[in-house]
Amino acid sequence: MFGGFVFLTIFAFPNSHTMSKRTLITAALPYANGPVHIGHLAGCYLPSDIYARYLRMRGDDVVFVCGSDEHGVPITIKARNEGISPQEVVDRYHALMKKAFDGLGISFDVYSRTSSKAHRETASDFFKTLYDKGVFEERITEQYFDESANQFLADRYITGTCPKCNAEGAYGDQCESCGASLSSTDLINPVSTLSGGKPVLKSTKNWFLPLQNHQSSLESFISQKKGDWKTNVYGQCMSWLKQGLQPRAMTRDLNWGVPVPVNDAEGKVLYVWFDAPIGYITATKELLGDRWEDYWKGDDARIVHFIGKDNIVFHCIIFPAMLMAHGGFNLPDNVPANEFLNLEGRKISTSRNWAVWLHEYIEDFPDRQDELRYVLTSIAPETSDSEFTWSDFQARVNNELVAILGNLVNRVMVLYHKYFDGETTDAIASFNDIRHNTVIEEAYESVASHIEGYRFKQGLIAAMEVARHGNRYLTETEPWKLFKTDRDGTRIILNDCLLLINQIRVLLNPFMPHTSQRLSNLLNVNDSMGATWKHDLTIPASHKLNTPSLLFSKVDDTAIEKQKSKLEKEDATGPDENQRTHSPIKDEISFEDFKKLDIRIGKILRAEKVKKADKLLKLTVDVGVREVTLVSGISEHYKAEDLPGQYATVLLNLQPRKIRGVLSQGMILMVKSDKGKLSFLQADDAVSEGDMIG
Ligand code: B3M
Ligand code: ZN
Repeated sequence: MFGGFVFLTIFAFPNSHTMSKRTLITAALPYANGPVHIGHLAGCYLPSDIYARYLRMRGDDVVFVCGSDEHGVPITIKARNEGISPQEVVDRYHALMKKAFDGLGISFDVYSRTSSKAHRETASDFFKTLYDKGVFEERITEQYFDESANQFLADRYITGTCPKCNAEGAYGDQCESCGASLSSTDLINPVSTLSGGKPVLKSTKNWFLPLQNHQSSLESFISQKKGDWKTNVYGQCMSWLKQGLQPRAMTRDLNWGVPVPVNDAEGKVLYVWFDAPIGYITATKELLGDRWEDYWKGDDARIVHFIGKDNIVFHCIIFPAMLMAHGGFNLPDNVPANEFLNLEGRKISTSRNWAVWLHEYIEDFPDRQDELRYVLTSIAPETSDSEFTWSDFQARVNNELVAILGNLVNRVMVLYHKYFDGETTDAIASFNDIRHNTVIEEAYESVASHIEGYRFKQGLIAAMEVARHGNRYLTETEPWKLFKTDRDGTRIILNDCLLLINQIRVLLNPFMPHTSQRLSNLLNVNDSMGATWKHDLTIPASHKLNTPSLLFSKVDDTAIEKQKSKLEKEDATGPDENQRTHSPIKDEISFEDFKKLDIRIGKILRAEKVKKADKLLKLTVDVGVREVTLVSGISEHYKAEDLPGQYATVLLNLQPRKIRGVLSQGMILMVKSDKGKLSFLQADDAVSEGDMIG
């Protein structure tokens, strides 16, 4: 009676030809000048962890390394502000970050740090090799010097008036008001933040890496990656290369970092972006000793760097140039950089305290690691910036984890105990209802190919689909009704469900390892019975399941309100309230792309609220050629009755989309201020409906 259908194609891994068997996975070394937050987790550490866990389950030879980035100017500034040493700053945050990663189940094989003696040696040797090969250009440049503090000033230590927008308090490397990247000599009226005095220019020698010498090798390396690397990553690299590479200083006049290991370099350290990526090598050495080279140099090895988008140039251009100059190293196989995660409508900001800190989440939501892993993977900023809100977190936990996955598992466990005392008779080796076979086979294939293609969000959806399927199956077969008349038939159905849950345990493992472990406990199965990436799972004969207990519980309103008010409080006490934040510039597009947009002036004829959607208005707009219906999220900013007669700018050829049951045939383009206020985009002269923009 237990199905005549047995899988035999179980070890055929989709796409496995694209993967080699030895993979070094690196996750960006977080700066040890503050704790880690959900943006870091969503952007870098979760995707890399999912990838590592999946490859391990598949039986690949994987090494997953990370560590704290403990050099650089921000750390010295923090130390100065707090009156402690830079080492004390990094000790504090290194411990905090390590604990947070641990708490969320990020499965680094090693979590190293760059202030260690071993790292100083590795970085120093690397520099020395390049130096001895004559790779560097020595250059004398003029740098600002603070005479009363008797030291050169890093760009961050100099403020002044921005030459571009005239804002006060711009930093030597960037104006936070207009976002321009600057060099400290551009500033009007520069002031040293160390002494408050006027800095003077003084000559100093530094060592530059002539990136231009690697221009053509980098071009050919990166152009091979077209179609393979994410388009944002590829595009950013190409635009750097197009501008032409320039020499870049690899040393700095600073007293915190790896000392420059050559004569005549007192008071100088390696540039933090020179030593940080070498931190990956240090970590690998720390883990493997002499075998580190297998992963960095082996023909059968590949390197994958997980990073945020602000680190692309360092990992795709500068570090590869360093590796090529050194010789003997493999270049990265892929650099799946993510975009940014925003929080409650605003950019996450460490200095403003506008963040959800991981160590606090772990305290506030004990044993709910996978809830955060699930939500952040579901909204991961894989192809564009995305947003975390506490209400959405609550909704996803309650409506998806509790209502779909938890509900399936709980119903099956409870019924199996109620009807059969929680014990199997025969072994459950295959499905009785062969429809499950297709579902499972497709799920494995789809989850695998999405993870291998760095589409973790899609992978998670595909894995969860099996739980949805299980629920539909239960609703359709209603074993709780059938039991009254057909005890054997009921067992057959519930056995299929047990096997489905056993598969879900494996499929979800890379994404939600704690849940997977809880499922193993409930089913009373262990890893030797299937934490590998395969679906020939069997539940033995006369096997006793464990007592049912809830897999997930609802997140209540009080918990969410507490988090929201915590954020408000933090924001109000943030140190730099006046600082404006700007979204970074998006990837370059061609003129052809731009020409595809059909943007015109429209006149709003009617406006009404969309039922059960506080923020939405349904607008009827005359765009000259016809009337269209548009749904727009502006009702917190405009009253419906004020809108008829208002001109608006409309993107007309956006694919129509149903929003809350109303088909929106385009989009109104609004201006969003940094405070989140929306306003209409207006022309400075009379316009009429149908006028084109472009
Ligand atoms: N610490 C930047 C960052 O945290 C930097 C990454 C280093 S990776 C070698 O965004
Ligand atoms: Zn400016």
